[in-house]
Amino acid sequence: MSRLENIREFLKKGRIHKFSLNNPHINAKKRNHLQRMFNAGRMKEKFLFLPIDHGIEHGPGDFLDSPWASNPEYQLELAKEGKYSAIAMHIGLAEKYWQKKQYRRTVPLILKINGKTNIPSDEEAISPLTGTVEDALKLGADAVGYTLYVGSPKQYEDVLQFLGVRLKAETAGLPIIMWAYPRGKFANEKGGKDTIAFVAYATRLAHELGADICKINIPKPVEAGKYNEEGQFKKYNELLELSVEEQLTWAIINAGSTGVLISGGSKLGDKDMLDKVDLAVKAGVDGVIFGRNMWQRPFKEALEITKKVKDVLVGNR
Ligand code: FBP
Repeated sequence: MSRLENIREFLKKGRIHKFSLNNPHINAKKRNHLQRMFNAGRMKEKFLFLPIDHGIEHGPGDFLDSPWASNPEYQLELAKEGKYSAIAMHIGLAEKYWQKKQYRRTVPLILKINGKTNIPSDEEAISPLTGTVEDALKLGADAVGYTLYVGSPKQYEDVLQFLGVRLKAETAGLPIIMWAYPRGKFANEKGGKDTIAFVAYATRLAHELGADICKINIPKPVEAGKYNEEGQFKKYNELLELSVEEQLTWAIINAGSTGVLISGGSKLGDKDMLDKVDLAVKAGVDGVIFGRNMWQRPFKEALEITKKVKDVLVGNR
């Protein structure tokens, strides 16, 4: 059997270990936080998160075509009315807006505790700390969010920085959601940040480094010969025929019992977006974390598409 046939057969069986609140690494405190997020989202075992960290990651340019989105209360209202599982933001927005009682009582918070701008080149990407686990505890957050860049020359620094966060989060009983993102010079040289080789490497790292949930981009098709023949990734040159769903399934399987979310990327039309969620559900994800695709829409449209995304997540499409 060829490598391609062998992997295809294996992928047909789907995900082996599922993310569940009953998994042994989820202690009582973490379980309470995760349950609160499940309850807020009102989908038994699926998450829908709303991130608003784009002002840092991309700058206000993301708000130019939807200026209403520059006001964080827009995203908070959407998260509240749309019954999202949680909103993800940095310390400044959390202190200034989320703390208002109409939000803090109804919308769980994921405090994003590292972030970077996209002004310097991504070649040596690393996301410095912008907050702490203590900030998250003080605010009453239900999780912390951490971005780890896989494939950057600064990766080792990043792994050490994450170790410090994980130890504190473990003591605090706060779940960690890792934005597990291939990025930087080596990822670019050895195949590309969106390739199955790197996306699966990123979910594996999240799993082995101790994240509770990770967030990835769906792998993109790869050109023949893209993987460096000298490198460990060359085996993937034999797997170019895998469908996007198969590629995503491989990445999810490598996350083991760590939860997996997919991110939205830039704004899509309704059908493309719902198809994306559908594909992700078939591949076995635990939820989605969509920002621009939600809050770049006017409120009524954003609420309507939120409902449709939730329907797809729970299998009601
Ligand atoms: P979107 O759904 O808007 O893509 O947001 C997901 C997200 O992870 C945000 O949390 C973050 O700001 C952004 O994507 C970073 O994406 P990138 O580093 O690829 O520009």
